[in-house]
Amino acid sequence: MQGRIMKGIAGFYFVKSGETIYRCKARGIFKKQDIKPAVGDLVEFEIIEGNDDNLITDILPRRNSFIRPFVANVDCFLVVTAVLRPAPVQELVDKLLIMAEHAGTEAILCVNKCDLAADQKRSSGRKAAASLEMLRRIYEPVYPVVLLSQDDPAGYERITELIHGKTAALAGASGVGKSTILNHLLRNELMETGAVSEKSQRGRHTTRHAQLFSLDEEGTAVFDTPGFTSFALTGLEPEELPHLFPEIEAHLGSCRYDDCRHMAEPGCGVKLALDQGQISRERYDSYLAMVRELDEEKKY
Ligand SMILES: Nc1nc2c(ncn2[C@@H]2O[C@H](COP(=O)(O)OP(=O)(O)OP(=O)(O)O)[C@@H](O)[C@H]2O)c(=O)[nH]1
Ligand SMILES: [Mg+2]
Ligand SMILES: [Zn+2]
Repeated sequence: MQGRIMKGIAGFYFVKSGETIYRCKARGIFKKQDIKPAVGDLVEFEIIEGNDDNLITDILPRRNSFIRPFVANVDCFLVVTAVLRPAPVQELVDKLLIMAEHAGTEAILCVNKCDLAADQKRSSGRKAAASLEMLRRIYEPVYPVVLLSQDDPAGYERITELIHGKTAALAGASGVGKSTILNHLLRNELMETGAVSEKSQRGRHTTRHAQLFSLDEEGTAVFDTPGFTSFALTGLEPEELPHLFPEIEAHLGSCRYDDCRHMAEPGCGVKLALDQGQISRERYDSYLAMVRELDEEKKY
């Protein structure tokens, strides 16, 4: 039989095939080969009669896979940041966008908790509004940006449209609201079908494991994933970075030197675009930080 791993907990994998979920264990050979099945994997499995645990015998080739979050076969990343509580961490947002670009998946920036920017009489409201404005200025020229608030259905509807038919992965720092967004996406779907389900009643707590949820019958699915604060870039060469910032890549043809790293070289088209405001200072600084990080890594 073939199915897809929807979640994995303590050595058990929950594999969906048709409308049924089968609890499976992975064949011992995977461990020996140092292969760990990931949520999102398409697998071949055998039903073992008279036993609770069925057996995953094969993992079908992955279209892509990621370490943080540990998921496979993603079409689209929903990179989530809050405007406040927690404050946006640009490094994390940019690294997630870079990993998405590197894998060739789509990326959408979800700016959550926009409701916190409404109350301009409070200093927290002004702070939230300032970071909302900053995020829009930096990212709207480069990525689709969706503004979300838990009291505004329009944002969730927009996401539902953007990810239709795709497998999307929520990713971002802990507490930014990934699980809340997932619950709203599930609820949208439930309202449409008129069904009542406990699916949308999941409690609010820290997500510990990646889990895949089906949104509809047309194959739309969403990963909820655990949050994290930072991660090191891996599996990348510094030379690849300029191609993974779309707004930098757009100017690559115009540098004087073919091996320009866009740092202090004369006749650099990227620096010119930066000076002319076509590339934001924040994203450029992020590029520099990542080049340095990858250079450091290479020294060891
Ligand atoms: N004000 C406001 N709070 C929100 C919004 N969305 C989520 N929250 C709150 O933010 C807190 C964290 O939300 P979660 O959905 O658990 O965050 P998460 O990203 O899944 O966190 P991890 O599972 O730890 O990675 C909860 O208390 C939510 O109620 C929003 O749009 N506005
Ligand atoms: Mg969560
Ligand atoms: Zn250059």
